[in-house]
Amino acid sequence: MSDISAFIFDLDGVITDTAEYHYQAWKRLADEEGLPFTRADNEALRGVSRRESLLRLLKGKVLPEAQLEAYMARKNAYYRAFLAQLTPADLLEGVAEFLAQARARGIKLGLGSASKNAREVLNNLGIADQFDAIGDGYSVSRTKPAPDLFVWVAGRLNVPPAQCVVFEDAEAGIAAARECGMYAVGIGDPTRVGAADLIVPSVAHLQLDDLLSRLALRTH
Ligand code: B16
Ligand code: MG
Repeated sequence: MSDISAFIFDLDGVITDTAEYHYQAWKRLADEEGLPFTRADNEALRGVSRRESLLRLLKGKVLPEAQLEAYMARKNAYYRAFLAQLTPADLLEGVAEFLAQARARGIKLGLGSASKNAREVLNNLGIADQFDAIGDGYSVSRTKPAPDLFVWVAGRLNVPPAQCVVFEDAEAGIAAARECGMYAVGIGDPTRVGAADLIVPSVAHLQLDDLLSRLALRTH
C-alpha cells in the first residue's frame, strides 16, 4: 500500500493550457512598448510569477515601480479577456477522469499555482469544487522554486509533505516539490522537467493504479 494521501496539481501546463493566452497578452504589451518577445521567450516563463515574468521580459531595463505595476495591470487585463472564453472544454485530456479517480480513492486534491487568476480559471473550467485546498499567487510570498507554496497547500490539506505527489510542467515547480520531499511527476518536455521522479507527456498518460504501485515501491 502506498502512504500517499494527497495530489497537488500545478495549473497552467498540467490541467489546462493557458500558456498561449499568457503569450498573447505579454506579446501585445511587448509590441505596444517596442520590446522584443518571442514564443521561445514565453516558454521560459512557464510557472514564473507575473512580476518575475515582466522583469525577464524587460531584460535588465530598469523602470520605476509605478511603471512596473502599470505594465503588469495591462498584461493582466489582456490575459483576463482570454480567460472569459475558457470553458470545461479547455481541460486537458484525461484530467477530469484522473481527478475523479483519485477522489474516489480518498486521495485529497490540492492546487499549487503561481497564478493570481487560478480560482477564476478553475471556476471557468468547472472543477473548482474538486479541490480540497487551493494555493495560488496570493498564498505565499516566495514563489517556486521555493517550496513554500506546496508546503502551504500540504498544510491546508493536513497531509505531511512526504505523503504528497506534485504534478508540474515547469522546472521551478519540480525543484520546489523535491525541495520539500514531495514525489514529483513531471508533465511534458523532459528538457524542463528532467529532474522529476517520473516523467509523462501529459496527464492522459497517467494510470492511477500504476502510479500508486510505483509509489508503494519507492524508497524515500
Ligand atoms: P498570473 P502555473 C503560471 O501558472 C504561468 O505558467 C505563468 O506563465 C504565469 O506568469 C504565472 O502563472 C502567474 O500568472 O499572471 O495569472 O498571476 O503554471 O503556476 O499554474
Ligand atoms: Mg505550470
